[in-house]
Amino acid sequence: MGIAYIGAALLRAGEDVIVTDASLNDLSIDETVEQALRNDPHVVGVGFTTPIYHRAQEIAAEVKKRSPGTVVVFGGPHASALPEATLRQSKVDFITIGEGEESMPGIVRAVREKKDPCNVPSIMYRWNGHEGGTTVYRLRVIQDRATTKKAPDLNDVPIPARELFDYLQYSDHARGFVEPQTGAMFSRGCPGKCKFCGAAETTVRWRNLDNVLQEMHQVADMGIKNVFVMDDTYTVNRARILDLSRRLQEEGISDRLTFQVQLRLDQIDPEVCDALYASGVRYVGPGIESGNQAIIDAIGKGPKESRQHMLEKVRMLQQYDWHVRCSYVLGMTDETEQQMRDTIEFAKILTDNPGMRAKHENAFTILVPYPDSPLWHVAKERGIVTDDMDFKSFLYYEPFTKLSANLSAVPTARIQELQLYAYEVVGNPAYSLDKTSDMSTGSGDAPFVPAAMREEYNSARQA
Ligand code: B12
Ligand code: SF4
Repeated sequence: MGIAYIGAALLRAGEDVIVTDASLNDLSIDETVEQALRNDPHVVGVGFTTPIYHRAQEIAAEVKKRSPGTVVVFGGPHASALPEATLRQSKVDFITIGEGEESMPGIVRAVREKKDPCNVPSIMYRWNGHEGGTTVYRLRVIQDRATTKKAPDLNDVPIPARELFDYLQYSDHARGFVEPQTGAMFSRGCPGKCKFCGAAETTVRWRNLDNVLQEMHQVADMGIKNVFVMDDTYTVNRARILDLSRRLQEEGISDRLTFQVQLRLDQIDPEVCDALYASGVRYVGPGIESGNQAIIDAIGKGPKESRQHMLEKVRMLQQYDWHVRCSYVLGMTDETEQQMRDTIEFAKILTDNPGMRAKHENAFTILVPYPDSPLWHVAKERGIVTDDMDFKSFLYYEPFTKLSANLSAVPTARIQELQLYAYEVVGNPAYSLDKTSDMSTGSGDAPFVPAAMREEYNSARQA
C-alpha cells in the first residue's frame, strides 16, 4: 500500500512510474535491480520493514554499482524509525521520514531540476556533497509541535495506484480467499498505548467516507473481490464504523467485496458485529496478546481488559460465519515461563468451542522490539540493541536464529520451544499452508513462515 500511495502521488505530479514487487515474484536482488533499472530511471525508491532492511541495502548498493547516476530513495517503517543510522549505513541519497506522498514527488522534482531539496518535507539527504534534513511530520501525540510539521490531510492524498501493480495476482490462499485481494487504509494511526506496538500513541487521522467509498467502487470495478483493511484498529470510532457499514451496503459494495479487518475486543458489541458482518466483513483479527492478567495490565492493553472480558468477546465473534484470527505474543518484558504457559492455556480455551460458527486461527509470535515501538527504547536502555546493529537477527521465524532482543525472563531457546508447543497443543485449525519454509519473513501465522510452500502456492496462483 505504501508503494501504491507513493506511485499515485508521483503520477499526480506528472512523473512516469514503474513498480517492481520483489516479494510477489520472489525476485533475487539481481532480478529486482534489473527490473528496477529497465527504463533507465532518474530515481529508484525502495520501501521496506526492519527484517528486510539488509535486502534494501543490497538493492541500493547494486543500483549504485550498475548505474552510479541513479538517485536512490529509501522509505517505509524502518527508514522512518531510524533515518540517521539508515543514511549512515546505506548507499542512498534520500530518506523519507513517515508518509512519503509529498516528500517523494518533491525529491524527484529537486533531482530533475537540480535544486536544493531543503523545501521538501520530512526527509534526510546526502546531496551535492552535504548532508541535511528537513522538518519531520508530526505523527505521534507526544511529538513537539514547534519542531514538527502537520501531516497531510488524507482526503488530499490520491487513491493508491493499484494499476501500477499486477493487481489481480494478490490473494490469501492460506485462508481460502482465493480471488484477487487488495489492501486499503481507511484511517491512519491508533490512540492505543500498547507498549509492544509501533502504532502506539500515533495521531489518528480519518478519510471522509465519500473518499473511502469512491476507492471501494474503483476496487470492485477492477475485478478485485476481497479487501484487507490495514487500519491499525478498524473499530476505534463506533459511530463511524456503523455509518461506513451502512453505506457499504446501501451502495452495493457489500455484494461485490468482502473485507478483512483488525479490531479491538473492548470496542465491539453485538450491534457492531452485526454491522460488520452485514457489510461484508469475513475475517476479524482481534489482538489477545496474553492470557496472564499481570502481563495484560503491564502491556497497556487498557484498564478494562481482562481474561474474562476477552473470553466473552471472542465467544461473541465466534458466533458469526467468518474467520477469527487471535494473535498472541510470547516474550513480553520480564515475562516468566508460567506467564507464557497461561497464554497458551488461554488460547486453548478460546480455540476449543464446539458450537462456534467461525473458522478459528491462532498466531503465536515472539516479541521483537521493533525500532520506534516503546519497547525499542527499553531494549536500548538494557543495552541489547543499537541503531547500528545487524537487523538480520530480527528474523525470528528461522528456527535456529537467536532472538536478537529478548526482553523476557526466559532464555530464547526455551521461548522458541514454547512457541512450537503452543502450535502443537492449541493448533491453528483454519490456517492451511504448510509450516515449513526457507523464507525469512512473513505474516506471523506459524513459527516457520508458510510462504515457501512455493509449489502449492504457485500452482494455486496459476490455477
Ligand atoms: C498490513 C501489514 C502487514 C501485512 C502486509 C500485507 C501486504 N500484502 O501488504 C503482513 C501481515 C504480511 C505484514 C507482515 C509484516 N509486518 Co506488517 N504491517 C502491516 C500494517 C498493519 C499496514 C501496512 C500498510 O500498508 N500501511 C499503509 C501504508 C500507506 O503505510 P506505509 O507502508 O507505512 O507507507 C507509507 C510510508 O511508510 C512511506 N513509504 C512506504 N514505502 C515507501 C517507499 C518509498 C520509496 C518512499 C519514498 C516512501 C515509502 O510512504 C507511505 C505512504 O505514506 C503496518 C502498520 C501500519 N499501520 O502501517 C504493519 C507494519 C508495517 N508491519 C510491521 C512488521 C514488523 C511486520 C513483519 C516484520 C512481522 C513479522 N515478524 O513477520 C512482517 C514483515 C513483512 C515484510 N516482508 O516486510 C511493522 C514494521 C515495523 C518496522 N520497524 O519495520 C509495522 C509498522 C507494524 C508496527 N506498528 O509495528 N504486515
Ligand atoms: S496493539 Fe492495536 S490497539 Fe494497541 S497501539 Fe497497536 S494498533 Fe493500537
